[in-house]
Amino acid sequence: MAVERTFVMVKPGGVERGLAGEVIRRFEQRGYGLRGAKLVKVSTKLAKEHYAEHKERPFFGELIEGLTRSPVMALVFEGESVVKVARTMIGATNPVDSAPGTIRGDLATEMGENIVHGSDSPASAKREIALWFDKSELVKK
Ligand code: DAT
Ligand code: MG
Repeated sequence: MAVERTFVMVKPGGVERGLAGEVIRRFEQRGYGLRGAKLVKVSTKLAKEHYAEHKERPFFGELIEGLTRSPVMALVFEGESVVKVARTMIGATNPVDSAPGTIRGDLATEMGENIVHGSDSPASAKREIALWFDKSELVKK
């Protein structure tokens, strides 16, 4: 067990629907600390770097268009095992399979509009936090 940081992002569809506060609320109420937060109009370059692992997938074009169409809310949360717990709180990638009680299971129905991103491992969290935030934009406890 360890205190960690993870990168969470309310994607364009979530911000458009006014769900940024709901996503933050869930993590704060669970007990995680907010260490970084900003609205970002994402460039194509940043979107491609963020989703680099998917660049060969057939849906990559749609993924990049979806991430750049309107602002996202980029977030960093800190706490015990937060990388893994955030993934559990977010739910399965396809909202059709996301359990009720998860963010996607409560707020989404479509894969392309699944509201939120969360880092999938401590290594991804480290990479994504550095990609989205300058150190000076993050606060200590
Ligand atoms: P996650 O967001 O749960 O980490 P992922 O990293 O595998 O999922 O995929 C990133 C995003 O790409 C995902 O949130 C929705 C989209 N996506 C994934 N698989 C897809 C597919 N088979 N068809 C269309 N979009 C997909
Ligand atoms: Mg992923």
